[in-house]
Amino acid sequence: MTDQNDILFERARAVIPGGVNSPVRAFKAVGGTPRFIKRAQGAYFWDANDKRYIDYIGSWGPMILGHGHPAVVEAVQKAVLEGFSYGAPTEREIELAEAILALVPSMDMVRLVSSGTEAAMSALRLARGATGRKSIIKFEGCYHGHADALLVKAGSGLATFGNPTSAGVPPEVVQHTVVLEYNNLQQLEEAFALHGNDLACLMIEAIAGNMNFVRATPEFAKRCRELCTQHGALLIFDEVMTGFRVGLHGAQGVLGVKPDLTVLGKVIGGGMPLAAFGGPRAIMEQLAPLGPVYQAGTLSGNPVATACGLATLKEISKPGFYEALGQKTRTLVDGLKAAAAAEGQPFNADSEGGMFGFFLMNDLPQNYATVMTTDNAQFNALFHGLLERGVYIAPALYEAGFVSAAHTDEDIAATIEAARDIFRKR
Ligand code: HOZ
Repeated sequence: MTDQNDILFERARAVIPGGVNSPVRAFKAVGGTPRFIKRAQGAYFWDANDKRYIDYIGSWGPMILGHGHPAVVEAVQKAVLEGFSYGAPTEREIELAEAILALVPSMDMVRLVSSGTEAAMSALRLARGATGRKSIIKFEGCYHGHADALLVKAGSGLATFGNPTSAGVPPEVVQHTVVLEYNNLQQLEEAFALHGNDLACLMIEAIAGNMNFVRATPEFAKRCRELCTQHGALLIFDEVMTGFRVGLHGAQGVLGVKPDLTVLGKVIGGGMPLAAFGGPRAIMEQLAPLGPVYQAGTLSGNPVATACGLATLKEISKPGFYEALGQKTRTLVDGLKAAAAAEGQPFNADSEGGMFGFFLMNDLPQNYATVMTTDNAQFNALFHGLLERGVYIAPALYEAGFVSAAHTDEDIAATIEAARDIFRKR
């Protein structure tokens, strides 16, 4: 065995389940050996064989500035010299909270945590604690981290609650979770008619990034807001992926819909473990130590992570940042569409800000079931074709893609050319 990735994968599998610390990294969906990353800079990373890839996952979203942005590196280096973790409050936490609140007007207060899973789980508990209700609505294909109550697939009908999607989640734990089809207005109306009075919240990725890239239609997002208000349930936008990624004000800014609670992660940490959830003062003050809803964390508001997040927010707040990023991402998406069309391949794609998705079908899908009709073999061939040509996209067809400010016009053109070559040979 001479391939360094193969050697590392074998070693990893002996000591880490599946050889990875997060399942999608294992390439199980697409086959082959995961690339073990040695280093990254700008729009690129290099694997264990020193092969360079144009990186379109950007750590699954956080690396919006590209890898190793000098201002971020400097802020982190400075913070590290002052200590890694104190388990006590710092001024920098206040600065980051203030910076986040200035950009997300639906939030009066925010609590910092360490991962998107933790933030979503805590927002859910807060919604239940604040409303005194149990039931929740989520949508098939929306992922909100791996808290037990949210690892659920649809039950047999609207009147029934969901079924666990993971072993180790007792059915009793998901018995209050209703799972609906994304963008299905009729199901939404029926579910509120049936469960509205016991609903603590409706949680949604308003631009979903875990069934590739699927937008809630404006009517659907608006109706979610109206029905929550009407029934006294909280509307929670999970913006772990979309926050500061699709625009400076997230999916809520794009859609013009104001949620009650917002869940953030990824970009706010700039690549360090940092996430957050926030909303109106009256709800947030239900959290311990002020209120009865418990939530805590040793590494919450970590001084190095907050330095990284603050430096990142500063860069992305500069005038014109999202216009340039959005244009770059559109160039990629339009170029891929044109290349596929020229070779007569069924293909469609969409993007917002620095987030995109493409589909091996003619129409943009509206829900998870349609995304999953994608021909696996064709997606896998495209994935491996790109990988071979030095372009790294997510190793699963149900994941979104990410462009960073560091991607150059040449990177985008090279990516389109690589895809065209694969389409041509199909
Ligand atoms: N939660 C990510 C997929 N949407 C995967 C994170 C990772 O593997 O790093």
